[in-house]
Amino acid sequence: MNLQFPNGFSWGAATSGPQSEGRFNKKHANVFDHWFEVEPESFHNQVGPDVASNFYNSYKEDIKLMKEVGLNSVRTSIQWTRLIDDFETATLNQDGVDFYNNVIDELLANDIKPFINLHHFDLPVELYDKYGGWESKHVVDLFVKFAEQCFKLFGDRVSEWFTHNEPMVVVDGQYLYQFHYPKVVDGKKAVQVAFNLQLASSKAVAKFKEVNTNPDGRIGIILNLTPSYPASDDPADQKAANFANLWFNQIFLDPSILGEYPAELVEILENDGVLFEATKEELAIIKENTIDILGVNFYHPHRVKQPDVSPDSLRFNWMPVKYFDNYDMPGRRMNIDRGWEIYPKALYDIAINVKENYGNIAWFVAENGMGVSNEELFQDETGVVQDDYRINFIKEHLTELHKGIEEGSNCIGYHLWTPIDCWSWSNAYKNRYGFIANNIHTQVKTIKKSGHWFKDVADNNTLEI
Ligand code: BGP
Repeated sequence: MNLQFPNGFSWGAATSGPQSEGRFNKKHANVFDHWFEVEPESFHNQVGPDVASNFYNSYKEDIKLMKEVGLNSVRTSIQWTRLIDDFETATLNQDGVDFYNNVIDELLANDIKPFINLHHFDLPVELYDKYGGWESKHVVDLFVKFAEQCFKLFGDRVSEWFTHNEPMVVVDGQYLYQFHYPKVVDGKKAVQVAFNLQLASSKAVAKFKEVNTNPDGRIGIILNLTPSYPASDDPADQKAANFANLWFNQIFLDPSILGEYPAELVEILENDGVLFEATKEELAIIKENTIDILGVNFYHPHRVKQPDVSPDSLRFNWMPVKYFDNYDMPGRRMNIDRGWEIYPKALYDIAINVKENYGNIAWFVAENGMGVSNEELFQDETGVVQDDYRINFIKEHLTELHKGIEEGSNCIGYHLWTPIDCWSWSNAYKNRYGFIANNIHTQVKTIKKSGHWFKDVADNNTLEI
């Protein structure tokens, strides 16, 4: 059976500046560059971001490979620490300007539409040290200055812009669960950081509307959506799932698309004494500057049950796990290497949720993918990784997505994480996700079986199942 996708569907893949470029000629360090300098043992096999997949040096060859696997669109991010020389004034680093101009031109010359994101966890460490990073509203304004430079420099050729990738990961990783530097545990700060990230996004949207001259230009945000399913019909489990959806999903979805925070979430945070500080003017900016397009990263759902209030959750001033516990549902399918559940139907649920509750805004799958360790074990005698598991994973997700599109959801594309195996936040090169393998010792890049398969799907705009 053949599943036909809408005309003009974006078939692509996503990466980010800090995970692909390497630190070559980069004047400033971001928080991950710094973390690796001070704590290399926190990174898998002590591999840091210095080389990544060498995109800074090999972007031409890499883009050629991207073309060979059929991509008609590619997302990457502009590194604040590469483009900007002085963060206060947003003066430019010419080498960074030249590099991003070259990348954008090279993508276009290969008929690949650039999707450009501005923040992918890569806050300049200097702004953390001086101001507390996203805890500070001054940093919000500095981000907008950086964004303005990007819109003005590249907006003539870039039409698809995104403010943040997965802001919730900054909140969770840096301020609650200690999986990203600086590993603070502070619920009140976490809530304020979530607000400041939203404010930065909305202010950047406002700036975009002011300076954009590209008639096709549009701007959005990329959110990691994790539909949260209750463990049972028990009202206490349902209540827990409702909170998890508010916390993981609606906290950015609602203000970004509807211009307002969910009243229920605001009430809970207020009652708990951790509501963010926001002025009337800031709330008005959020209200007026909603996005044009939504990117959705989908890897796994959440399974939740009523909380078993443990001393751990009370040890700190506030923790969202006060309201839910993770539920290890018996028999669920897992990607053991990454520890994430595989549940393609959630993508259909997302498609319907966006259609029914968010005005059927244009959206696309901005990341989806399967991280696998030791992929060299799956190479055939010619060195091609036989990643049938990835092909099946993509097929299953596309099938659910297609069902959502058939039912009217306005999904305009599907991007795999990632085109070429790249470096990751502390996982380094443990899990490989790409259509194209990267030997990190030799930097030799080889198309995997999934890359050849995807080219057929993209060229025909059709999935054969
Ligand atoms: C997403 C991030 C990506 C990427 C991906 C895979 O959350 O946006 O940057 O890293 O997850 O995660 P990991 O590499 O940790 O397995």
